[in-house]
Amino acid sequence: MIGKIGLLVLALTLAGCNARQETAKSKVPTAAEAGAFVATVEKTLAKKSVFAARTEWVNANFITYDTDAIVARVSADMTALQVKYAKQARKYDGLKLDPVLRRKLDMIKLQINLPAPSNAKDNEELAQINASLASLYSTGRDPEGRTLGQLTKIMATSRDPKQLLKAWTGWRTISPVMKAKYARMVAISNKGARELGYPDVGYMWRSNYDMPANDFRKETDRLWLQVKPLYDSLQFYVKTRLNAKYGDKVVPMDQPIPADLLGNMWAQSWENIYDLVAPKNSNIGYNLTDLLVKAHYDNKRMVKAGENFFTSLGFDPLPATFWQRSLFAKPRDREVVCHASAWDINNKDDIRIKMCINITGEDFRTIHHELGHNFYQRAYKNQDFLFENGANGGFHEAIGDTIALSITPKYLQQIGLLKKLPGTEGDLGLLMKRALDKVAFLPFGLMMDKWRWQVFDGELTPKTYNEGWWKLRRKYQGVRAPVARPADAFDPGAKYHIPNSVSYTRYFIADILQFQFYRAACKQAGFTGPLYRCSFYNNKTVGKKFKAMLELGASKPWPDALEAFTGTRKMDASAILEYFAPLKKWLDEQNKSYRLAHAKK
Ligand code: X8Z
Ligand code: ZN
Repeated sequence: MIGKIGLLVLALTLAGCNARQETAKSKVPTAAEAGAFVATVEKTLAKKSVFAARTEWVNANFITYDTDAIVARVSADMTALQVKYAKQARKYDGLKLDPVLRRKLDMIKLQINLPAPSNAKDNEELAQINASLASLYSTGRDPEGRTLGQLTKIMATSRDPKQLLKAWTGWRTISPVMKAKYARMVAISNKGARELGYPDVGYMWRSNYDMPANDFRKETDRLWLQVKPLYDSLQFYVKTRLNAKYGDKVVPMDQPIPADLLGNMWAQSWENIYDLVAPKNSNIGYNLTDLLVKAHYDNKRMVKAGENFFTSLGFDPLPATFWQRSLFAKPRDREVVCHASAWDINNKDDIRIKMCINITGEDFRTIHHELGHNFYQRAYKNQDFLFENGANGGFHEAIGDTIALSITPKYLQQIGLLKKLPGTEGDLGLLMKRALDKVAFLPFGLMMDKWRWQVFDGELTPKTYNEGWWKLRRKYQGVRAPVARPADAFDPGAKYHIPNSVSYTRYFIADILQFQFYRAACKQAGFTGPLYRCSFYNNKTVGKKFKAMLELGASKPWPDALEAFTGTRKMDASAILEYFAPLKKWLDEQNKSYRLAHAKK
């Protein structure tokens, strides 16, 4: 390998005069130079990232004019450095290198979420726009001054269409002011992507999955087609129930479902309307929120319960600093980012979560989700800096969710929350509840980035941003805006990951991967019953294998990590389909009799 490059240098030097010799020598890089370059990059970025993470933490915990400015300043510096390194990395593009070095060079480029062009002005503007979009979202209020937290509760519990519509449209008044800024962000970061040799930012994001960008797009479509029949059955059934509740005027059967009736601000998870769609003969017998409240769980105890699941698998307990530095409650007297997140401040042990916890079953699961990020971060802390990451974004999002799938009635009994196990007649209800979360989410998880891919590649323009959004919502989710949207509406901006530019396909992939992980874990645990009843709590054999996968971080292409835990190298929806098979059968029966009854009329 190195010999070949050496020969090339020699050929060039022999061909010319002395001056030329010098240029040729400095122009053709060697593998050793590539290695030294990567070592410098890792050392510098590791050091600088700690300070950047601290400023971001402070900003997210204390949003003010000044902390926005500080975070913009630091982020502009970081991006400039990352972009400089990414451009230098291109120097080694044609070199034959060992796979580890090649992987690191690729990561130097792909780790940049939104690349800036090299000119300082664009870079500054991009950083300021991002800080501004982020704080517009997190400090947003509806016209009555209500926070997202308050509106979320209304969306979850109200069954009054007028009240729901008001909360739904009210929240979307925060985003029209974002539209022009968003369009600038797209223009600037696309310019940055092109300077790095990518056609646009969406392409760059799709390149982060160990395969060509266009193959990845095909993979997501393949997975969607695998799960679409299950989603369609659920969507149709839920529409029939909503129609029964609200009538033909509010929910006409020949149209998509109005997005404000599904129990969630974005119609991404429908669990909160379980009562409206519950199978008649299936009594679950308990409600996790009630159990937590009755047992006097507070925020810390909720997080302790999550930690306990991980330690039961053989993971070390969280460090003392986690408990000292995390944020668990919404402060009364200052603006914070309430959207839940997990942090790794120093790439070692300074891990934390930040979340405005409510004592609900939903937040209990979100805590497991966040802790999954933290335990992953700690598991890969001994990897080199550029490999301190998930095998892919979907892996990072799937870890805690895999654990949370083990929150079964039996597990709740084991940890003392549930006194008496419900009989098997509760199974269908439990499956329905899970499906309202996991199955309902699938097309939302996919369409978010379908929209951004179209935005970044220019198919959508600021003029068509909103109409393009609703086209995808209809096509994939079968959901529609409950009222005509105003001309200045920018509804994507009312969802956290859009103003914060967090790519979203990771959650779609995670929704499918977590069932693959879970099925593999249940098999390792020797579980033989129906998949949905399995819990691998306390199982050290599973824990050991799980930890081994997490410790790999991003050091290997993700199919290697997947294979290490599940024995297969492909993402595959058969596990989620197996999990929900009894529900699918029931849904299809219900839908069939509904259609028969209504065809007669
Ligand atoms: O953003 C999140 C996590 C933090 S990574 C709370 N999730 C997505 C969302 O809320 O939209 C988890 C599920 C999907
Ligand atoms: Zn997450």
